Amino acid sequence: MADRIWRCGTRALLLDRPLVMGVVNVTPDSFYDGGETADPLSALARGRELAAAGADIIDVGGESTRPGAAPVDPAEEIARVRPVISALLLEDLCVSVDTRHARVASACADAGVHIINDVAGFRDRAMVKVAASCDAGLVVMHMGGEPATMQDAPVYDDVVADVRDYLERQAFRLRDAGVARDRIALDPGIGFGKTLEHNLELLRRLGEIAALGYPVVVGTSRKRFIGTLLDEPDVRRRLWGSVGAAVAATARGAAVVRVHDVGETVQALKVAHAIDAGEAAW
Ligand code: HH2
Repeated sequence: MADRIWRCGTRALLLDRPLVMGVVNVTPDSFYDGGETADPLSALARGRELAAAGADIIDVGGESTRPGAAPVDPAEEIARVRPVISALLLEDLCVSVDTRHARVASACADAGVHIINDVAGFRDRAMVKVAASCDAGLVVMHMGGEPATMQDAPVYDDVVADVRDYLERQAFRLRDAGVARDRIALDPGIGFGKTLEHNLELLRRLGEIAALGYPVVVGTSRKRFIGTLLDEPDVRRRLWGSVGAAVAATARGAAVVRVHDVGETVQALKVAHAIDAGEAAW
């Protein structure tokens, strides 16, 4: 991974160690932290806290995409996220917007956001247009179906090949529209239209997705598959399972992990990375 760079607007993120993306949900209903940071001031405070704990990127979202979640009107989503993003940018942090709506992405790109993280994988043509008209980094995530129904009965021939081929196609689509290759990152979308076995297979064979040559982003934090593995229905009690998943993902080629618990994850990754590098190289 040495010398690789992910171009994200005014930032060039060096991928010589795993990067940590901290989650700030400005929502009343996110599956883990819904309601905790639904007002802009507490969201801003959370963003600062995650940066102080070692987050390389702060990912701000205004719509829950948990299975069965109701869609949010883009105007409402902009009202939730843009003030928080603008304030975090003023503090010179690297900021990402988690949205699948072109109007939201465009408003945040105008505000100078560094990354557009689209859980719908830029399948909306309007999203591709926004991507082509700005210089933000892009996270292309695979989602099987729509949040309302995606967990009903997900079926794949070979989940890893299907997800990899989809992500590669979407990346080509972006490049066809004029997006530079080094702005694009790919994400297999753990928990988005996948069974436990699908999630495990995607993580186990993550190297096949990393082999496409784009940085790979992975979000496993506190998700249901961790609860299933641990027989732990309470999302508040999945911290250590989540840290384990982040370490396993980076060992298999994830360049970026998207997490709620930044300090704990950074601590684990620092040690795992030092072992790989043979020195304290964070
Ligand atoms: N997972 C969630 C949201 N956004 N983005 C990427 N790139 N990868 C992910 O795995 C991913 C994501 C779901 O987590 P969270 O934001 O905490 O929950 P909710 O969608 O309920 O707000």
